[in-house]
Amino acid sequence: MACTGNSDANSDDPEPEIVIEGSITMDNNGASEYVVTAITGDGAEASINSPNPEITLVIGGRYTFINNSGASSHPLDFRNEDRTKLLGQSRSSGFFDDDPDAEIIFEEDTITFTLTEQLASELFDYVCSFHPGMNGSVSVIQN
Ligand SMILES: [Cu+2]
Repeated sequence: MACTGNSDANSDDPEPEIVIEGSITMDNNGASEYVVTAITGDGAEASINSPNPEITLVIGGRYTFINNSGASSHPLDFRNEDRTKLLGQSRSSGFFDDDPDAEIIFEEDTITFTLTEQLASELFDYVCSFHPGMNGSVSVIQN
């Protein structure tokens, strides 16, 4: 049989991009605190079980936030410095809702998105849309 020149292990393929994937599990203490209860995968850092911790994410990473406090009880939103919604679980619309590169996916209590350069340049904090005191900063770093 003639060789077509194609194979699954083509040595001319470019190096695969480094993919960072992490998941951050959140819960709540009443209506005043989010806490991060677990982090898995790569690229996310936060103080575990501390009230409203700063969360650090790597630009270009794809992140899943598992909101065990309940997306309907404590909707997790991400905002810019003007406290305007960029994306999140509340019903109001966000700037990045339809951004194909951020590729936001909602599933029950989870929200997954890619931290694009553009999103990273805007991202400032997270907040519960019902309880403004449930709020912490998000910092972004280069890979
Ligand atoms: Cu809340």
